[in-house]
Amino acid sequence: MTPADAKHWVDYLLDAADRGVAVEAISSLDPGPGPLGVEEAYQVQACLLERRLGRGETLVGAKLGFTSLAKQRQMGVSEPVYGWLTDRSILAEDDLRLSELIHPRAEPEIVFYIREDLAGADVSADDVIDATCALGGGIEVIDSRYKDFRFSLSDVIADNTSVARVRLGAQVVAPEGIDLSEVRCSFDVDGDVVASATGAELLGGPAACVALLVRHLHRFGRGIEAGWTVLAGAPTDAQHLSAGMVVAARYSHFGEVKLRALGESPAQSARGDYVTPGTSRPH
Ligand code: OOG
Ligand code: MG
Repeated sequence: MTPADAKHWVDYLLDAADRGVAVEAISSLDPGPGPLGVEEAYQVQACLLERRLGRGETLVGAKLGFTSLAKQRQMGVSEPVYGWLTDRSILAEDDLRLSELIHPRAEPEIVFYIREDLAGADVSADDVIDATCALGGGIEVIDSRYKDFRFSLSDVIADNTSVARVRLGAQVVAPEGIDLSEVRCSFDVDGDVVASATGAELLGGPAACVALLVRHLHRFGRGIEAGWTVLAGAPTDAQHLSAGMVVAARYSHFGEVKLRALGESPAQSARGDYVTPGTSRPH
């Protein structure tokens, strides 16, 4: 992957996000000089982050994806992925403006607030807990830039693992004495429970997942950093969002996090080339 190739895909993905229009998965297009493998996809992702930072966004943390069987099955992949969080993705209120997004979905997340830099190839779940000042709950809004939310592992990595928005819960607790596998989350849509799970759904447990992230970053000469917010990955399926919907994640240890989806989703207003008037949102 040459810098020019990476720039090409960054332009492609950023333009889709900026216009709020879904595009073909990279793997379904003529890949040019060679197929997009996982390594190349992380190169594109790194360039995408650089471009966002160049636009004035700040790096505030990182996330894992596909760390539960529920998510792996829903999206047809079988390994974890890693992405970046910038300040642009952190919601300051419970309102989510659908008009800024393509076909958003929401999912619950266990959130780690990091107090100490942590890096290395042998980092353990205990090291992660030692480097964590607080744990909390959140809701991640994912919004694949690809049509119909269909992608290969490399596609979704290049697309910064579908990161769009994050709502962080107000209630956080110190990690000491918490058994993360016992943290329970119930996920509600308009008052009905649609899914529920515990931290044990995350492969190896939430802290072990964050340790995987640290080991991943080590390959690029980085680690997680003091002040970062880290999402361990959704323990349940993601839910489609549409106008007027209220989703809530209720955590046994971290209280409730809520999101209100406001305005028209692109599918409802039939804008862009994602849907044409008269067609309904694909499921
Ligand atoms: C990719 C993002 C996966 C998670 O928590 O598993 C993720 C996607 O599903 O589009 O954030
Ligand atoms: Mg997620």
